[in-house]
Amino acid sequence: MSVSGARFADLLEQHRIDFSAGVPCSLIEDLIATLETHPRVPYVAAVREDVAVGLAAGAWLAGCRPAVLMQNSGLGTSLNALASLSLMYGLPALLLVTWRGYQGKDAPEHILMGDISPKLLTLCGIPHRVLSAASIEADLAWAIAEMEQRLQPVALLVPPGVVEMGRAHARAAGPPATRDGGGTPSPLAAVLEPRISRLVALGAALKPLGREPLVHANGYICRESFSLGDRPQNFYMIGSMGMASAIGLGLALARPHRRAVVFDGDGNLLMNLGILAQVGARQPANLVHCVFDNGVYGSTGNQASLSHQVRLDRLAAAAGYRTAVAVVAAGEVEAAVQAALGSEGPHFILVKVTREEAEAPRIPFTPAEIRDRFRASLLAG
Ligand SMILES: Cc1ncc(C[n+]2csc(CCOP(=O)(O)OP(=O)(O)O)c2C)c(N)n1
Repeated sequence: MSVSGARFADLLEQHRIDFSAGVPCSLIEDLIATLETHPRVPYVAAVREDVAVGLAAGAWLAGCRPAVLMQNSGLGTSLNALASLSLMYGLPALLLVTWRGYQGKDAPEHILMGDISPKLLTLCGIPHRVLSAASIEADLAWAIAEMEQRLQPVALLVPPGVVEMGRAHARAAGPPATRDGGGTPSPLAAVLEPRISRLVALGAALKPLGREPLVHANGYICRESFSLGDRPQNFYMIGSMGMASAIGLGLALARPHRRAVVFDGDGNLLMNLGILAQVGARQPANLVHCVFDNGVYGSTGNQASLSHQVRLDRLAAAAGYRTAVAVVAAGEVEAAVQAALGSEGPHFILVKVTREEAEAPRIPFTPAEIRDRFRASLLAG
C-alpha cells in the first residue's frame, strides 16, 4: 500500500503545514510534484538540504509551520544546520527524510547512510518515526504534536514504496518545467532554447578528449556518458552530489600541467555554487568545467532547477573564469571543448540540453574499481 502525493499534500495541509522546502529524491517525486504547484503548501526548491533547513527556520520565525523534504544523503549535509540552528534555537520543522539504503538494499552510495540514518537522528536528539502508508495519519499527528510541544525539528523517515512512484515519466514527456516554486527571473536570465539531448551533447563533448581525466557528476550524466564509451580516465561519481567540480579542481591544482575535465549537472553545480568563486580565485589554467544544463533534477523526476532563472555561465564569468560560453548545438559543443583543451583556462562551458533521458545502464564497477583504475591512469602520466 502506498499513498499518492496529492493525498500526502492534503494531510500536510490538514496539519497546517504552510511552507515547504527541499532538494528532490525520487522516492517522493509524486509529493514534490504536487507541492510544486500547491496553492497553500508552497514548495521552495532549495539548492542544498541545509539551505532548506535554513529556509524552514526563517519561515517558522515568520509564523509558518514548515516542512523540509530531503533524501537521507542530505541529512549528512544538514547536520550542522540542524545542530547549531534548529536544535540550538529550538525551531520546529517537520523533516520528511527519504530512507535510501533501507534494509541494506540499494546502490552503493546509499548503504552507509541508509544504515546510520536513524542513529544520526537519535544522536542529534531528533525524535523520529518510520512513516508507513497505513499509519500516515497517526504518524503525522504524532510528529506535529512532538514538534509543537518540544519546539524542535521532528523527523519521519520515508522508506521506498510509501509514496506512489511513476510520475517521472509523465513529467519527462510533458511540457518543459518552468517554475521553481515561484520567483521572478533574475536580470541574469536570458532564455536559452535547448536543441539537443544530453546524450548527443555528451557524445559531442567526448570527441575532442584524449587521455584527460574526466570527472562526472552523479546521476544520469555518469550513466549516459558510460553508455557512449568507457575509459579508465573516467571518474564516475555515483554519490556525493555537488562534488564533481571540487574533485576536478583538486585534480587541476594537484597536477597543474595536465588538463582536468568536469562534466557537471545544473543541480550539482547549484548545490556547490561556491566552487565558482574558488575557481575564479585560484585560476587553474588547466580546468575545463562543462555543465550539461537540462534545467531540472532529471535523475530524481525532473523537478525544476533554478537554471531557468539564473544563467550559470554568467555566474562563472562574474566569478572570474577566463572564458565562459553557452552552447546549444552539437557542433558548438565539440568546438568549445576542443578550444578549451587547447588554450589557457579556467574554462566554463554551459551546454543547454533537453530533458530527454536515454536508456542507460548503471555503472557496473565498484567504487574501489573506479578509484583504482582512475588513479592508475593518472599516475601513469
Ligand atoms: C545530497 C544529495 N541530495 C539529493 C540527492 C538526490 N539526487 C541524485 S541525482 C540528483 C539530481 C542531479 O541533478 P543535476 O545535476 O541537474 O543532473 P540531472 O539529474 O538533471 O542530469 C539528486 C537530487 C543526492 N544524491 N544527494
